[in-house]
Amino acid sequence: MERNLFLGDEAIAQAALDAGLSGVYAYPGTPSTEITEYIQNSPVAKERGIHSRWSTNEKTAMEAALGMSYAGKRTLCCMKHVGLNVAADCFMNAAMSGIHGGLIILTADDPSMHSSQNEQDNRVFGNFAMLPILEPSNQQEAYDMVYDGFGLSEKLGYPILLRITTRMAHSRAGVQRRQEKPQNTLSFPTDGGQRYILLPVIARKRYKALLTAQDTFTKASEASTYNKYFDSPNKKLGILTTGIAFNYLSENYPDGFENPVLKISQYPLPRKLIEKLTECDEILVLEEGYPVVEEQLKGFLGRGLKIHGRLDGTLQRDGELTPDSVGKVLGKETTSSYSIPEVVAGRPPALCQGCGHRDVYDALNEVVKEYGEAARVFSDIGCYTLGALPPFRAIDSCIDMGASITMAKGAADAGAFPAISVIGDSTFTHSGMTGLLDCVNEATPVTIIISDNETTAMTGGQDSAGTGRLEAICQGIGVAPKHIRVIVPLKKNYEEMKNLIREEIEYRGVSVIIPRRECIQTLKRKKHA
Ligand SMILES: Cc1ncc(C[n+]2csc(CCOP(=O)(O)OP(=O)(O)O)c2C)c(N)n1
Repeated sequence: MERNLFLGDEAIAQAALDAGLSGVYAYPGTPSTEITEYIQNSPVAKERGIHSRWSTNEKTAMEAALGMSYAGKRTLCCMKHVGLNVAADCFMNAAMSGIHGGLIILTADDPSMHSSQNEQDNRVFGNFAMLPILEPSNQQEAYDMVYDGFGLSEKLGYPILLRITTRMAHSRAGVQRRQEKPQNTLSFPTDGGQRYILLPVIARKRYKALLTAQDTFTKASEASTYNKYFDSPNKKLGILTTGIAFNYLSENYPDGFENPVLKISQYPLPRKLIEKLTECDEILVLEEGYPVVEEQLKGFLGRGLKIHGRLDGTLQRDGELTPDSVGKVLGKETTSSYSIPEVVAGRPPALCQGCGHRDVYDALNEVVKEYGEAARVFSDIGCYTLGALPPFRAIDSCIDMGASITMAKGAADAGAFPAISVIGDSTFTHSGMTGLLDCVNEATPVTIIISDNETTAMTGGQDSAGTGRLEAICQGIGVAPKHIRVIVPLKKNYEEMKNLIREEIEYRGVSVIIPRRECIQTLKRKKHA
């Protein structure tokens, strides 16, 4: 079979296609975006009619994925780590219903927060939902886990959570592909599908079934070839690695390990394998993210065994692991660091020259100044969050997708005036629309600026679900048509834009201003296409 140099994200996408995928459902988010884009750009996927269009948010993505799985087909659902917060309602309850066609839920976590608001480790979510988790240590394993993962999901009857982190997603390695499989045919759950109706009487039974299934999941982990014990006579220290940490450890020992090593890549934790480590005097836990296993070990072993890791300060509590940080802990001389050339030295990110968000902030800042300290601008997540930085310093908040509208509402309810929200078009359809309805229902005096660049720019210019329909959506939600104002954010319209913002702030009800100009990056790409 073909061997390819794949990004981890590409390996996952190709494996899904090779394993008989019928649909991917996703909302963009670094570092997961390239998985869906790979499938969107795959001629084979097109030919086979595999679903790959972006969903409006992670919750709609996961529900659609569960629906496709209900209809018997193999489905992949992808998101960045914070996306799972949005999809959590479906995620937790899919663990109750179980699946029909194989369902893999991919979470791409971002330790060190290269492009995220927090550093959450979604293995915690996997444990919370009591679902099996796979965590590859390299790109080949990522491929194999997805290729076999649909079958595992079908055999166990539950979704599988596949957890990767930034370096796995965005680094390349050779990957051996395997035989292509056909898609599943349309079929519905043979047990009548009652388990999908989570009325209390059924949910109680399903919860007991999920509890019983834990034993099966653990047995699967114990038999899994992804979990492996490497013995060594030096039992002074045993090393437990999870996911990509195994790769980092291996880089430090090119001639073989000098201590017993337990590699974990499938959860729940394989208890019997872990027992083997108790022969060692002390245990070092190397895991990317939270001290999830480290904490569990204390409970499992509980016999005064010394456990080192992120909790006792052996490793830094936050941030990514690196081959060097792992080597350092083990007393290895680290040789892999290079000085960073000037051309890639750290520079603060900035809005592109010519970006429409710039013109919006210039005008907004001038108007806001007229209201002094009282004015508050709640913003959101997207390129326009860079309005927080100099020279603009235009916004006061960025918490989670959609929060700009609802935070402005809460502040307005508290008496703040003017309470302004700045949100992007994709973020508005992702999670802003319901908040807008809350404002409309209470006629809250908020001024909402949907800065519409007709794309999801921050993550690379994916389609935006509301393009061409924002005014209609706002009107449908109940905003008075005369308070839905559209303007082109250009220097020549500067005075008009300021007047318009002033007028709508002075209107003590819900108003929506839509400055609309295409993202200059997507425009450039279109010109070069
Ligand atoms: C729950 C969640 N999903 C995905 C992301 C990744 N993400 C950050 S901003 C953004 C969308 C930005 O698009 P838009 O609101 O249109 O603003 P633009 O970047 O185009 O200015 C995405 C997908 C995230 N931070 N949180």
